[in-house]
Amino acid sequence: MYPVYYESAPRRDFISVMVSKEPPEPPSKRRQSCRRVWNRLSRLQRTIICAILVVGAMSGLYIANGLMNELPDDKDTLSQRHNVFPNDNVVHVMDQRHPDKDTKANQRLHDNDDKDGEDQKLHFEQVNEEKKTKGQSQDGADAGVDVQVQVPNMEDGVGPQNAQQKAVVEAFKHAWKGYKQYAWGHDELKPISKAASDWFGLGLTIIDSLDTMWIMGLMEEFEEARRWVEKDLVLKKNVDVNLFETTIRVLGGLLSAFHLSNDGLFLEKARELGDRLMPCFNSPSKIPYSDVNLDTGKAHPPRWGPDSTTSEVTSIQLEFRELSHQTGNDKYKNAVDEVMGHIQSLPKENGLIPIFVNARSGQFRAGATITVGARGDSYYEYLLKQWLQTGKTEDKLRDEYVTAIEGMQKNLVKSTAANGLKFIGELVRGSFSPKMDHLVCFLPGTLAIGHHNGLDASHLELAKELAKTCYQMYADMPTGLSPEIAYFNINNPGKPDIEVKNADTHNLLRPETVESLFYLYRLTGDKQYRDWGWKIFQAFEKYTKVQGGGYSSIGSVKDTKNPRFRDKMESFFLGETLKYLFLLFSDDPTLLSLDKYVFNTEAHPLPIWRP
Ligand code: DMJ
Repeated sequence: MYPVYYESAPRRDFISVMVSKEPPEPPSKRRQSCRRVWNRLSRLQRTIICAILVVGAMSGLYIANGLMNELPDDKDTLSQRHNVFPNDNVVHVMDQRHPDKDTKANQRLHDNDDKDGEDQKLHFEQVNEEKKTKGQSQDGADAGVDVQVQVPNMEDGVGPQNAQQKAVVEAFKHAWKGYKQYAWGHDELKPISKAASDWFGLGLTIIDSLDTMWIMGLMEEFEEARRWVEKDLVLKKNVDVNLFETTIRVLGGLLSAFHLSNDGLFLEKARELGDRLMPCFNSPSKIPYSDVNLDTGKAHPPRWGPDSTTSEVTSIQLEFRELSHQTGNDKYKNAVDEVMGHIQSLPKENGLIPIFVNARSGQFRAGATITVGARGDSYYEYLLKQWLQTGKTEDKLRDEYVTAIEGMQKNLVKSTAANGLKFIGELVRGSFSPKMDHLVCFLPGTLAIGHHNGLDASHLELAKELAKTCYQMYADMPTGLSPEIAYFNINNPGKPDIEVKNADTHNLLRPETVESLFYLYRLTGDKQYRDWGWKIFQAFEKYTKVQGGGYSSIGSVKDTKNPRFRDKMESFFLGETLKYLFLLFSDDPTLLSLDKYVFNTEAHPLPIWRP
């Protein structure tokens, strides 16, 4: 067949020459001459021409179809944009809900950073109309909770009001940009490798950031995060989670988002999470196991040892109690109150606790370290804050707290030989160690709130001294950032106050110092605390900011040339560090008033109950 086909090709040329050379003919004549030409062709030639026409027609159809697919229609353009530019999505969804207000609403959302107070208020009202729509159409039906939407007043969040707050909001946006682009829906961003990492697979960064965004007035981002919680946050998950971390970050984050927005979705998710965490308390002593599988409900001690961490089992109370308060179901509160009651009944040294407790025996591990740093810290914080949460009605908790602070003064507080910097050391197998974790730097803030609520003046004095030391842990380092752990020289006046071991030079973007600076500024009005906070913020900007999006923990605060990015942006950087900086630079003491809110240990504000 093929040779025949090729041999006939010259005759096709002949046909075309013939047609082009003939003079123009009237249409009927032309048709006749075409027929004549056609009749002169062999059967093979006709077959080939027919085949060429069929193939040509089919190709034409195919190309036309492809072109049609390329052409935009309204629906597809919108959905494509949703994937590439999620912010546009917000605007379009809102347009549909408020066809009569679209232009103004969009304008407000896009001009968010430049708002004056009045416009900002309008902006919040607009967003709350969105929430009402949601509450009625989705949440109310299946949530099983009373969905009301409040219009946030000025004390709930008004966005940045001055240059320093604006700088912090820009930092948040930069962090969020990286997370959104490379790690959306995952726990954390790896900003250097531009990838995601998962710990529990619960979108930790999104949930930890919800209230920060609300307070900063980043309502587009908040809406987007809210949609993720609604559609993609799956809690029935075959994953082992740590009870404490999940409670302070996720349960606390959902509860505070609920309080600020009054959006029942967050409460419903909080309730489901609370239920999935509850099996932890099914231990012989009722001291919770550290871990639980969110799907099977199987709870167990940590993989690395037999005991639960004392600060962990005693720093879940604010959240579980609040969950009971909001749902009307006492089971959550009862479980955590039983833990506190049990810990209160155990013998302690001057109110100070060892850092491990066994969930089976209910006993402290004999000889375990006593510290206000890792594994001890938030036990002390939650003693005070539980007392505040219930309107200062549970005096036993306050008394335990006061006893513990006295115990610290007696056993743990010492001063450096050179400059008399006060710090809090540790008791390791009964001996004093002049080691202080950066984590201890939450304590000045807690002491300041205690004093604000009537506790002794010595608490505020200690708070100021410790805050100075915590700031010094930053200022003494070449990068202006604190190491994870510092050692203090108490014997030799010729030596520097602070020493850092090679293994401790990292900085994880932790919040504790700026947290305390916020409380101290809010409660004393001393601008020194703001100045220190601004210097710390600038150091974060200089040494931890990653081009393109995100901030990274670093390996060495001593090395300005090569601080060594560790490729990790902890969710608490957005949930806590940037939030406390934003609050530190606020001129408005009614913004999350400390007389109305108590912050959990992950910086999520929860309301103080009225007795
Ligand atoms: C946070 O998860 C909380 O602040 C916790 O209390 C301690 N560790 C980190 C921040 O450093």
